[in-house]
Amino acid sequence: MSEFLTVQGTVNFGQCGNQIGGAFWPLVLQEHGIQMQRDCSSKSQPQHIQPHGGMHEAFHSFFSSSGGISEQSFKTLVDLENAKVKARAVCIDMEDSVVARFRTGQFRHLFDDTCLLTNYPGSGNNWAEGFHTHGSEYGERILNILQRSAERCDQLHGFLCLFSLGGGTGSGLGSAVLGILEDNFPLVERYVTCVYPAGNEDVVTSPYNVVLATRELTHHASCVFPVDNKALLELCSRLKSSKDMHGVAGYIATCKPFHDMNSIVVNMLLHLTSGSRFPGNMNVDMNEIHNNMVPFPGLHYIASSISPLFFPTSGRNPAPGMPVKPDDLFSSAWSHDTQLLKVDPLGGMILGATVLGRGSISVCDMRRNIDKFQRKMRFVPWTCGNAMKIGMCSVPPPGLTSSVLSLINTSSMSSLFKDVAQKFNKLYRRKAHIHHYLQVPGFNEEDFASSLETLHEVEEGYTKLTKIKGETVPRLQVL
Ligand SMILES: Nc1nc2c(ncn2[C@@H]2O[C@H](COP(=O)(O)OP(=O)(O)OP(=O)(O)O)[C@@H](O)[C@H]2O)c(=O)[nH]1
Ligand SMILES: [Mg+2]
Repeated sequence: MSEFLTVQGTVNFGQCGNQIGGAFWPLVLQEHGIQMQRDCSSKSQPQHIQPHGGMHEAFHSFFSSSGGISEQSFKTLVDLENAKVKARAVCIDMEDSVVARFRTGQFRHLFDDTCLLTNYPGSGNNWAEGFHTHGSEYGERILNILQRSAERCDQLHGFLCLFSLGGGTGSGLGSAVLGILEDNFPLVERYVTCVYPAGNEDVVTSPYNVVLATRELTHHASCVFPVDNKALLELCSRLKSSKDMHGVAGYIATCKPFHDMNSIVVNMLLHLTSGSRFPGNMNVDMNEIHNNMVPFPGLHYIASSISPLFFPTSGRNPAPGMPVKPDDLFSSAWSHDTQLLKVDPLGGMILGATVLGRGSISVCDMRRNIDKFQRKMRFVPWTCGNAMKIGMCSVPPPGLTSSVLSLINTSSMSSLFKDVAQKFNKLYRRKAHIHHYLQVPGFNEEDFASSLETLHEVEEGYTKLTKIKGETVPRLQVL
């Protein structure tokens, strides 16, 4: 069994980031078998968390305690409260409604009040407000919070940042903080999960915000795991579909879309970090993923999908119709239909791929399925067709016996950036809404052009690789 201690934290920005953060902590607690009711007995502990070597070490990844976390097992929220256990979370929003729930809700004792930062009334869906106005006003305070949180870590492994790109605070302030992190913690990786808008937007200026934030993501993030609301909505509506529900529209009308969509994102994040947190035969650390999957700087946008898809809080998992057998789990994870982003990762050239199994997936299951997969796919020539990182974590997600996460860095990612640029140009051609940005001190009109240029560079970087062919490299000659 591998024993290690890694420490990560989440840094949430804006409404979306904090709502995903709000969904994150109950599921982390569920993974550790901690009951949400304040007074339940240990008899009802889920089976998967019963004495598992390494569970205590795993607990340190996302939690700290001023008195140190002892080897006792926590069973309820009251146990955590008594031991002064705190989530390693920094929650920032320039509105106060979402973060206020962390101060007063069921998990109020779990959040360190000094790591919650709010203001009023938000960034008005304007990246420039978030990046420049709030970035300069709060940059130093945020750095202090991050430094204090980092000091509570024995081995800071990475920052996990969550925000949407469509609004002002997450995309603006969130992306400004990436630069602050890079300057002050140059050796600590910055992983970002960002939410791209669905397209039929509730935020008219979202194409500007997305393009402006993408420049920062490209220059200052170590690795980005983008998801988009369109793909998430379709996945949720498929999972919950019934006879009376008419597709995505019916699903939106009858369910709580963000709630479900966020829980899929959280499942992906928990799976992604599982190798850094739990024991396993072939553990993959987060920084290994980054090293193996990003061959060139900036081309660090990774498509993800999980199988089976499930809502952890629903009664029956996996949901009816979802794959259970190992081979089905793998083929579903590599299918176009289960991606958390509207790109077809297998349609292009693969720059790097990782597959992470949790639970009872065996090495044979892995090998058999990877061989099948590699025969079908096109990998960039320098990988000799087998650029596949493999990870196995022995602890399954709660309620399941096994699951598979697929991560692919693919030239198909160019389609995401093409789409983003098209939406941007539609607005920018008429210079619609730009006066809101231009009146923000620190923002210049050239920011639009330079951000679009960065976007094109990333798009071209990926597009070029679509056509790349193997070349014969002449032998080195001794002169
Ligand atoms: N998946 C998901 N998307 C969300 C959620 N909340 C908002 N969004 C999306 O995020 C985008 C808007 O960004 P917000 O996160 O609301 O904005 P913000 O970062 O708070 O910035 P301002 O409100 O402008 O200060 C839109 O595309 C929304 O559809 C959520 O909980 N989950
Ligand atoms: Mg907001």
